[in-house]
Amino acid sequence: MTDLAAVKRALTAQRIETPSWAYANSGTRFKVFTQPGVPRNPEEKIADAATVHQFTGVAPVVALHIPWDKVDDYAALGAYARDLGVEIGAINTNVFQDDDYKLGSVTNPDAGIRRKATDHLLEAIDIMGRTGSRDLKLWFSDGINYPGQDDLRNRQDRLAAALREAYDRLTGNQRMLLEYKLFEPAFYATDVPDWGTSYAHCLELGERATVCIDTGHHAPSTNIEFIVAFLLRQKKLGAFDFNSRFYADDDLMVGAADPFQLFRIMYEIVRGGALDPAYGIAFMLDQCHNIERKIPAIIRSIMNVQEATAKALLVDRDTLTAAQQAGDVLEANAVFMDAYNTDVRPLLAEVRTDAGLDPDPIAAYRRSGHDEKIIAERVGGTQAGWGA
Ligand code: RM4
Ligand code: MN
Repeated sequence: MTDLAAVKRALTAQRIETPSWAYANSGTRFKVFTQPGVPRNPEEKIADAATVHQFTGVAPVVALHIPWDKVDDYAALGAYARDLGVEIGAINTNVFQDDDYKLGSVTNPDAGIRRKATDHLLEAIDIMGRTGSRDLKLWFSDGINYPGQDDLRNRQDRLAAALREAYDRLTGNQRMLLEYKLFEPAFYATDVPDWGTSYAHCLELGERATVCIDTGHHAPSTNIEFIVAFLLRQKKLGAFDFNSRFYADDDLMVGAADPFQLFRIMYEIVRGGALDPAYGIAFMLDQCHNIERKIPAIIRSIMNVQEATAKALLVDRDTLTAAQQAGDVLEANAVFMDAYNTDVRPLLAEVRTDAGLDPDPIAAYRRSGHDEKIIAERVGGTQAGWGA
């Protein structure tokens, strides 16, 4: 039997971090469709994150991407965020948009360019000190396009050296999250292509380094929940970048195309006792909203994560374990599917009502007129977007 009160408590305590860049203009390499009302600076992105938190109650943290969110005074930006009821979360580095990085950043064959890239990582740690952020999130586009273009093994050595330098700079409760991605923009070989590579580097670095799973960064039919279970067992899972992948790039709304996969992932989180924010996993979104309105899209994404989590919490684990022990394959599967097939929307509506929120955050956002307000207010200036 599932303890409904415990399920509700877990759902109330759940936290989801939103990405500043999701509120900005974005697109594909073919076209960026700009939208009215888009933030023009980091403050307006933070304000949008605060709006999302206001309607969902579970998103009090916003991740920044440097230099997209570069400001003169990060302490002031942190204070601004707190005034609006949110905190600044992970600092994401960007060593992929400078001409120098054509052949790589921290794995570039040129020592001067490696220095510049590593300095950017150190700068990000400095910013963390000012914003009070715990997490340094690293994603490297580094790789090569042709066999023989560079030495694969030397590139691993260069990567390890840069990671070590950054790692040794961390203090207090600061952590390093190392993300991986199968391919793109490098196509023949990527320097951190998979969780195994990230895990090996994190092991070598030490306790503060953990793996970030971006749900969009795997080959088709990779069993992501297995990776979750494995890394939790090794105490090396630090964060998620949630999104939904269809074919190549990864930035559609989490749970949009495959809510069952998200349920399976969240089940491993619940099974591993890792849902509680105190466990230390950062559940972040890493998405772009190219054709849909951004704030309601983030609200919807958060609701998708909540629904998958609620279903995962509803798995009757005693009955499941009994069926597993008895080798009753069909019963075990049925117990699992029963939870997945439960309509958890009324339960989540109750959790929201209990927290003093509107039970339907999307409808509440629509009614609030906030979208119309930002469209009217945010006129002039330069809209934030890729590279902005
Ligand atoms: C990458 C990766 C990173 C994100 C960049 C913008 O594919 O997912 O997390 O910061 O995109
Ligand atoms: Mn990511």
